[in-house]
Amino acid sequence: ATSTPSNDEPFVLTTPLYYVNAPPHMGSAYSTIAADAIARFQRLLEKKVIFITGTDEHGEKIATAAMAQGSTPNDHCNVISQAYKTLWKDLDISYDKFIRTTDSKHEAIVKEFYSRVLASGDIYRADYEGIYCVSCEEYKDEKELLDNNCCPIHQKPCVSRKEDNYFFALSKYQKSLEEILNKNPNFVQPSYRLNEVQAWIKSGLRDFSISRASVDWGIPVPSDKTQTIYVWFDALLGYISALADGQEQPDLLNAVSSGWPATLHLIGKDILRFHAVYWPAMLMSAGLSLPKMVYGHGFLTKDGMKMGKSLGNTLEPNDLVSKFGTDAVRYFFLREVEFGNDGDYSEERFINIVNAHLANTIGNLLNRTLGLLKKNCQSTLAVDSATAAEGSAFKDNVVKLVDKARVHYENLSLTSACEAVLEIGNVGNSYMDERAPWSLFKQGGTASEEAAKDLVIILETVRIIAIALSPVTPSLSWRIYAQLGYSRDQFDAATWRDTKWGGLKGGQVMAEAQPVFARIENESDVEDK
Ligand code: ME8
Repeated sequence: ATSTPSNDEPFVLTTPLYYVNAPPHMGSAYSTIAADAIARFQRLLEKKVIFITGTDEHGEKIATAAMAQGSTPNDHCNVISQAYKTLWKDLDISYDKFIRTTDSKHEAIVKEFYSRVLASGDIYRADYEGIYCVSCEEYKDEKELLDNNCCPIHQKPCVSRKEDNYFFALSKYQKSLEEILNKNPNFVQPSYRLNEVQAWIKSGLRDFSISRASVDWGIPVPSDKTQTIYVWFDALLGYISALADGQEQPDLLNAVSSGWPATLHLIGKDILRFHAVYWPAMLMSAGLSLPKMVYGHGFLTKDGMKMGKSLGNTLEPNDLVSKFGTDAVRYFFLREVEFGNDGDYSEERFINIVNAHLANTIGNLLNRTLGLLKKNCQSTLAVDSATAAEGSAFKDNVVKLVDKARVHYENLSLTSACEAVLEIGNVGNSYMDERAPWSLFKQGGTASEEAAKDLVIILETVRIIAIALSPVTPSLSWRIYAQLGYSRDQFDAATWRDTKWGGLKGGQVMAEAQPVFARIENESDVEDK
């Protein structure tokens, strides 16, 4: 469970800073969508949120990618970094800070950090010989490798390297790291990843090289211009330099004072070692506080293999968005990939799930209720929703499910949060079918009054669904709110307190019914017609 900060302490949340070797793909989008849902939920709880994302632009892998495109690293980074920003906009990502590791404020902060670690006596010079995966930007243990020295993640041969480098004395922090994890096992989430991290530490931490003599595209080592700082020693600092916005003289402690430490680093499980072992040790060395939590989610896979830029087996988020819309993409991946675990994508499942949940369970419930309200009540609510639901067991059930959703969101169980909200839609549909207000209206008299109350009860239920699902489907939720007669400002001002029963008032006039989520036609169905 997240340690809930007090309301004046900001909730500082980060995505990984993505490599710009290639344009973003669905895997990069996945982490960012999940982070956005968490950020939006925390804002609904009225926390001050600082949501950080950005791009990791230095190192050998990027320089090689630029060269392969016939471009300079600088131009290449500008183009790809912009592609991330554009995609984040298309996916309704509500980030507060976008850091590029080529920003000048970042360079200043990395150099300062390096100097602090040097002053702690944790940097020394030595020869290193090992096997390197350029796609991981990491030296590998021989026992991790597949046949022909192939990296198990990227399925590409690693290369032998021998260099005279600067090293960070990670081994010095072995005991402190063990103690931190024993004292605060919640530091690594989900809990089943903690064992993995503890096993790495137990197997003995080796110092790692933090500079490269063979790479030009990077931040120079302050005391030795012939070497550049290793891309990971540089990139992790982006989480701090992102906070330095608007400061006249960006410096490390200034940036730290603007929100550090992070509440949560949300990352994929592939980079857990960097975040849960290297980074805390680096921060201790520099005398800075540690992030409160690192959450390593699973992989989107294709045929069982991690989808990624290096393997080239990616799914295009732009295509998905233009074909199916932003809400569908956000909802499908958060609802269908059990958060924390791996999950495979199939178009058929995508279409079935979003049609069943967003078009039928939610959209259709709203649409048919508004249709009945127009026909029988001039689109006007007969009574307050609180009055309509007095003593109603159905309402109690909705309240319980909303609480369940909140607890799941707080615990970062995004899939379960979606399930709890959808369950509200299911019970709403059952209520509608059991009560059959359309036939009550035909009976007239008190039956008709009961039917009018039922419509208020259903619409209040859909209103609550809209708020409770808004971290995941912000645009859909707004479209629902508009149908219920609210303004954009009212929707934007909504908080989690608005999931409380009783928002809709008697006399409120609903908008003309329109489908809030258009059913996706299955191409094979279309061909069959
Ligand atoms: O590692 N499924 O950048 P990166 C789920 N620059 N998530 C995926 C994914 C997949 N198939 N593929 C990528 C880096 N991701 C470094 C990070 S942080 C200071 C530096 C997500 O572009 C996942 O979060 O290779 C993974 O950890 C991240 O993208 C890595 O992105």
